[in-house]
Amino acid sequence: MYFKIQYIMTTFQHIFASSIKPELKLIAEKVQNNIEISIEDGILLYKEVELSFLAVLANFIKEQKHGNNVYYNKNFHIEPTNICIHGCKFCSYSRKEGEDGAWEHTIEDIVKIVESYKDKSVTECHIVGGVHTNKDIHYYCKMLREIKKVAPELHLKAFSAVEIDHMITKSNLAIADGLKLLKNAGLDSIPGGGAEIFDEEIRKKICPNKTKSQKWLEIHETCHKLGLKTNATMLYGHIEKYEHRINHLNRLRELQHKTNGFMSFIPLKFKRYNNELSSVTETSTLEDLRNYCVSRIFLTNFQHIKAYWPMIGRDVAQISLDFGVDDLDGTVDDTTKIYTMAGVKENPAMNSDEIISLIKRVKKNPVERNSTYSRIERD
Ligand code: V47
Ligand code: SF4
Repeated sequence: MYFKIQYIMTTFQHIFASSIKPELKLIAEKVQNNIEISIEDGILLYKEVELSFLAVLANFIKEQKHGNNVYYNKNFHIEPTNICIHGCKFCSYSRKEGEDGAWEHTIEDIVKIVESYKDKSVTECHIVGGVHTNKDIHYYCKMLREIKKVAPELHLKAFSAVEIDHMITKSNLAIADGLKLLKNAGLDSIPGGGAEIFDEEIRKKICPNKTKSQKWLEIHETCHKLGLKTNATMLYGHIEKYEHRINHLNRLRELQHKTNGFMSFIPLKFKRYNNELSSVTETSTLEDLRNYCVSRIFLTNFQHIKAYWPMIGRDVAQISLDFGVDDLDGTVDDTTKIYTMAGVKENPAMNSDEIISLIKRVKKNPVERNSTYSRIERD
């Protein structure tokens, strides 16, 4: 750790003494002095700056926050259904009711899945799925309550703001009242899905029917006020421009200043197979690493930047740990289909030994965390 910070500091001295653009020196100075970079700085970083420079800045922030630690969680996913009213153009996973490939688990099925993890020392269940036409909030409250009956200690990180928007609207409730019902039924936190890209023009093109950005932010803000922590994502690498990415990050940063309720930020790389945007070329690995770096540099008020390895792959997730990332989500298990259906070949399951070894092989310190980032010590 000491060597790393010393090395980064030396690199900063080189940057200040070099003949690079004064604007870039200014950005480096801001980072070194813990001053937030501006929107213009962020766009400049995306557009003009090479990866090695971004890595120095991103790792400086990461090292300061977490030293050599890399966090992971023992978790599994349940996707109750892929039946969805929305039909987002980037989605390879959703189906209409009765269509080939549609699935829908009953609450009993879901409870059985949870029970099958009883002896596996998992601490979190991540529940996310399609926005089902006719399920209201009382159905989802029942789901949470039934799960908690068999696994009272299990942290339920459940339902994206888009699913929550639908269930609350369907039940004619105010956002806060709906969230209170879910919280009382066992909801512990909410995942970051459904954010996509906040710019409304791009949103209209890639997911025209989805919850508007303002509402997504409002739901997260209300969660934070009610004491429910949340995550945030950004779907990138489709038709958006760098300006849209920075606008997205900036809106998250502003809300975080207000509430401090976000735990981690998770960039989600667009995967093109079996969806309506399949003519778009996917971003390169270099671009993915640059994106992790800029996210880390821009979002200094977010504690964690997460590489979701079932989407990006084990190898790139491992490399990302030297590009501002400090969190690898978790063991996940092979129950998630969002990315396999969009063309990811990775088997979405790792046991703790594998994830620990993946982290150790790049000389980092694996830390098992719970869902709110407290350290878990095991024998
Ligand atoms: O909102 C859908 C994305 C998200 C594709 O909070 C796609 O810890 C890429 O939010 N290519 C759902 N992305 C998943 C999600 C998530 C994942 C991991 C951890 C957390 C967390 C949250 O998946 C959707 C959408 O942005 N998505 N299709 C696709 N073809
Ligand atoms: Fe439905 Fe989510 Fe797929 Fe959009 S991304 S179609 S909301 S399952």
